[in-house]
Amino acid sequence: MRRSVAGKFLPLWPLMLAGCNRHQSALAPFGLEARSTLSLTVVLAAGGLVIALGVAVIYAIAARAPEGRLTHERGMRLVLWLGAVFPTVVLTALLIWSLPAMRPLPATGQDLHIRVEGEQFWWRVAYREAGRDPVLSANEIRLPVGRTVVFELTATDVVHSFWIPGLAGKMDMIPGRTNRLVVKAEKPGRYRGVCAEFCGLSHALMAFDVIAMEPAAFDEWLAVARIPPRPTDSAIYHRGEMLFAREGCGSCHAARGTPSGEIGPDLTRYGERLTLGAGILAPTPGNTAAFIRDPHRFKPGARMPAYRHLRQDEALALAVWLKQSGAQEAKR
Ligand code: HEC
Ligand SMILES: [Cu+2]
Repeated sequence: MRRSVAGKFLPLWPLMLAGCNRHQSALAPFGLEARSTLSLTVVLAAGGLVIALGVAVIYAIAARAPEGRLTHERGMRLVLWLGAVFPTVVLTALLIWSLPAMRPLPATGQDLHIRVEGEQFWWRVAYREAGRDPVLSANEIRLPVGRTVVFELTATDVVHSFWIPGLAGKMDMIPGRTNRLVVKAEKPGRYRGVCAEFCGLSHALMAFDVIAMEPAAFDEWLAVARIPPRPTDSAIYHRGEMLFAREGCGSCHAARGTPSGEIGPDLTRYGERLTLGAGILAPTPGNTAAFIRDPHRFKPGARMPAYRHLRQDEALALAVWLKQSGAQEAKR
């Protein structure tokens, strides 16, 4: 029995559909730019389909027509109308309709600027408001819904590409250059962005969370994030803090007010992040401890040394100490 190609893969369909994830989809936009790109796509696809069907109908009629019915003159007229006039009108109309979608959104110096730097294989994030110190973070981006936000995009090592499919188109991150991408989120929720330019061994493991928040909640979050972390005082904290210092983690990471390295992601509010390792793992203490002991098991080529000599309870103490840091804690 012969089965069509589609039929052969029938058992796999649910799996393929499961790949259609609303958190990371240009077909489920939550921002202005992605929405206009989607309507353009729908119009182009539907228009293309209509034209293809029209051509098929004309072909069927022509193939059945008695010989001699299509005179030279009628043929030339057909070519003129369908081959020259029709495409000119359609393409001009499409151009006029799509021009506004190509114009970047207007932005001013007063709008929130978020600087994002691509690193192998993670994201360095800084929230910048006019006349204030930046708020540093990594691997997660929070956005106020309904406000214009300017992304300043660059890279430190190789070319990456910044892509939040539900929000806007891709933008290259190029070392030594800053590209701007102006966006406006329209719906609160948790979404996902990825690196869309091959950048090395763990390119496919370089993603991030995007959290679009109501403006008031965002303002509060940013205000709390500005409060410098206080020194810690409970016993478990001391153990984590002691291990962090003993192992030299601070030469690469800033965490909870420790002397701060800048080579790795800022861990000051690691506890409130929704993923570990740039969008690849749930940030549970267990996963965090496993990542600390052997980052390359999860991320080949990651620029963090393995700490296999740490005992499991030591790695866990570090993980718990990091996990309990965040805006909520700063507020207390
Ligand atoms: C040589 C610099 C360096 C040292 C030392 C270092 N790290 Fe890292 N760390 C990194 C880099 C780079 C990454 C990002 C890896 C990636 O995702 O590609 C990272 C990632 C992490 C992450 C995940 C962060 C996130 O946002 O998901 C944690 C947690 C972490 N390190 C903890 C530690 C701890 C604890 C120590 C000390 C035991 C340590 N690191 C020592 C460079 C370093
Ligand atoms: Cu990348």
